[in-house]
Amino acid sequence: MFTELTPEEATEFIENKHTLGCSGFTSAGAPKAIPRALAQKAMKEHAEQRDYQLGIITGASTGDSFDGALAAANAISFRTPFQTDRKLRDNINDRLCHFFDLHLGQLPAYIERGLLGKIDCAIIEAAEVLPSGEIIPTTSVGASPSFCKVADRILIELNSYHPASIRGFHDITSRKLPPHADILPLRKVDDRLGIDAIRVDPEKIVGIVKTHEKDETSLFKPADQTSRQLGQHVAEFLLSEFKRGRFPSGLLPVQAGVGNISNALIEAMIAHPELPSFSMYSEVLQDTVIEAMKNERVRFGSSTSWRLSESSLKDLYDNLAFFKERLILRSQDISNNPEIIARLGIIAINTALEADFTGNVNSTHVLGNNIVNGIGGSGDFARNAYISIFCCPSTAKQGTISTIVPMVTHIDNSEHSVHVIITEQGIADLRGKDPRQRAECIIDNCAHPDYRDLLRFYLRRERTGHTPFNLDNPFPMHINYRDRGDMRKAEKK
Ligand code: 0RQ
Repeated sequence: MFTELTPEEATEFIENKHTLGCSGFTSAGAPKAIPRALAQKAMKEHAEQRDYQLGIITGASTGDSFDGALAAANAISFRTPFQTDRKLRDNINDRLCHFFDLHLGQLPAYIERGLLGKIDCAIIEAAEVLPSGEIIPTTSVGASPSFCKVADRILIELNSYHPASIRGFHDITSRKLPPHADILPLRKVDDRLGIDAIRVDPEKIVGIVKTHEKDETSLFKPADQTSRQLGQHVAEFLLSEFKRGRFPSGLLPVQAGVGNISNALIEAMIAHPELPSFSMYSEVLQDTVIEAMKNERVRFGSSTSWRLSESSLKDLYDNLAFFKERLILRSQDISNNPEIIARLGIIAINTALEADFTGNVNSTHVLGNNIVNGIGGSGDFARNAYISIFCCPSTAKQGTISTIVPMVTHIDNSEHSVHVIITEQGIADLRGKDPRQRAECIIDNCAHPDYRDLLRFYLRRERTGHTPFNLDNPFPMHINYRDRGDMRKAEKK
């Protein structure tokens, strides 16, 4: 009953300056064929001296066929809320594209309140779409229910790589906006609040493009000595909290970010012989979690996306009944909801690029200027968590950068949302400490030995006031790196 289109025909619905709301979260469940065709269309239009640029909103990052292809064609004028593509990152930092860095959990409300303008077209990857207007998403939910709700029209990429029997994993919730927003009665990670499909007016679905393509998830770097050590510290810290009776029962539900470091530390938690099994209430689940469900190390996984390799996803689809009892995919305003995060008592573990003396964390900007990926969901979780941990190796770029610095060059999560900092060197528990005590604790436990004396020098330099801060020269180590390629190399006087 829906019109079948080629990807090229689908692009005819999308005009210059349109804003698209698309499925996809950490490349899971993102459309691929229509974005690729849009990139081709943009190149053709540009070759003929015509403008063709689009506003692109997705749940989080997408893959090569989407952000990669559109960025290479310089077809994105505005992007939010998260990205991980190198070319798109360059375009943003070269100011060829506006990028709005937003807490991921807030995106659906932004869309429904119209704060990001009109959504001309939603493009949703689906495993099934029924004549009644029920859409079954694939490996993520993200902000798709909100895009479908407000978009003028909807295009579906019907991807037969994912079986229609994926139906049942998704929990789609609709809720009112303030001032009388609903209470979200989710008390356990496995509670369901909604229905198993996105329901839309079928009249809004203007066409279907059939595809058969896997998600474009890149593999993480295998854990190295540093990330293994870091993971071991995280596991040991949680075990000591558990033994001190600081968790009400067992281990509380865990949230972990995405990336090389997060993957390694979840691996370490799963492998630790004394750490109790745990559930995840997170935004993204990765391969290690799927594997750990089979030996009961991870009991349940609630998220908005599965960022899985081909083999892990095959495993999941081959054992649908087993995993349907253990996994739920929710929209990102529910997976990252402050009320629910606070009620469940989440252990939030996120990654920093750098942390400073008082515990402020920068997860997004190198030397204050250039964005890497975006804040993602780290702020949604850190601010509302039972305990908020930030991790990073103590150095970056072959030791020329210390990730512990006097003052971070950009603040994503403030000292008030950072309870514990962990590097491969050790653990700094900042709870109950004043700013100078925090600085000493971070330098002694987390900084790389090569940098400890230098950091102590900068700390001793600040003698006045409650917080060690230098108004004249807050970034001496960053300036060393910018001017001499190494944070240890101070200017010779
Ligand atoms: O550079 O890519 O050139 O090798 O940053 O660093 O150590 O590989 O770590 O993959 O875990 O990413 C914070 C970016 C870490 C990520 C960040 C360089 C380093 C390397 C990557 P190369 P690693 P990861 C849930 C939560 C924000 C979003 C978030 C992130 C590259 O975790 O985007 O938390 N977090 N989401 O060499 C300059 C420093 C550096 C540095 C590292 N201090 N200065 N470069 N690097 N430290 C998920 C979602 O929200 C979807």
